[in-house]
Amino acid sequence: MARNKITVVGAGFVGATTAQRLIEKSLGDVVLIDIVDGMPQGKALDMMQAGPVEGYNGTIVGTNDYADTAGSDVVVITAGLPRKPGMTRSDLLAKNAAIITGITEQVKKHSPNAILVCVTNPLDIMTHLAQQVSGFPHERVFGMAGVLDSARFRAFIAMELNVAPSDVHAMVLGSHGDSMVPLARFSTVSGISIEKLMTPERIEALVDRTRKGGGEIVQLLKTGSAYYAPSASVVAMVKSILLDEKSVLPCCAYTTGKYGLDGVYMGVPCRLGRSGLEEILELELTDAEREALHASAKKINEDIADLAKMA
Ligand code: TXD
Repeated sequence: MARNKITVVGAGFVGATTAQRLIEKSLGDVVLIDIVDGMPQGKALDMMQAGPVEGYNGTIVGTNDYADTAGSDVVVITAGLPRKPGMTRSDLLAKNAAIITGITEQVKKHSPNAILVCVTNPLDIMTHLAQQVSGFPHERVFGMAGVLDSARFRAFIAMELNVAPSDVHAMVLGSHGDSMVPLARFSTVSGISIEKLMTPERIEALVDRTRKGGGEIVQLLKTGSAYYAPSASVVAMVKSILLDEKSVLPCCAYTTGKYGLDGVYMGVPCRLGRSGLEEILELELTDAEREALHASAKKINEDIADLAKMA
């Protein structure tokens, strides 16, 4: 059986770390592509040379030519400009829209059957754009944000309660931005609701830190944004797709009626398998949670309207 082929577009911090995690987990042969001459080639060669030591046998190729990406099963798009301190995700809109459009046209041409996983910010809008430009079915175009936002919430809960991070489960829905919706009610430590383990004030503090989780790291790094947890999150999605694991993960997906949302790309719990996004699962939300989700959808629709005005 032929090995899976995974293309990672953008060989920067998120892209290169994603490629490293994919090859170390032997999820397939990896192609790392960037516009910078030599840089993806150099990083890929370096990762090939780690193979004998780490014990992985897949191949990784760096390139500037989309012909090398032909026939990919999954394409992860991380290319674009990261946020700088003081810059909002929306500031990135115009610049990254042009980048995503160009890339998606190439992906469509060379890998017409690929599943596209978008990572570039502003995430919800770029995912919407990638679907529009590719014309791929919605179940083959989605974005990574909720796994990361939930992982941040999970890490903060684990740190607060001094419990194993892997025992903590959490759901963060909505947009990947200030209007994200961390659902404390659905967050548990080995099945025990965090509402039984923490005061409402502490939960609110962790929710707030989660909402600002990306910004906290940008402030610390000063020259870029997070990439260890983002790459781990996108690889969890790719793994569920390629191994047909059917993991239920919060993803930026095209809504078709669940949660009273229709036709907007935003974070909802999704089952991911070999055909891509197989199902959106619906949680029973309180009125306040539902309102927060709809406010998030409204913000995304406004950004999409802004993008249309720029075109
Ligand atoms: O949760 C999430 N979705 C995110 C999103 C979490 C973390 C980072 N997130 C976003 O990913 C971030 O806001 C950026 O929009 C992207 C990539 O972040 P990264 O930190 O990897 O940025 P880098 O290191 O600047 O890398 C970007 C690379 C760089 O090497 C450029 O040369 C390349 O993108 N680039 C391109 N590659 C291919 N094709 C084109 N057109 C192109 N333009 C730039």
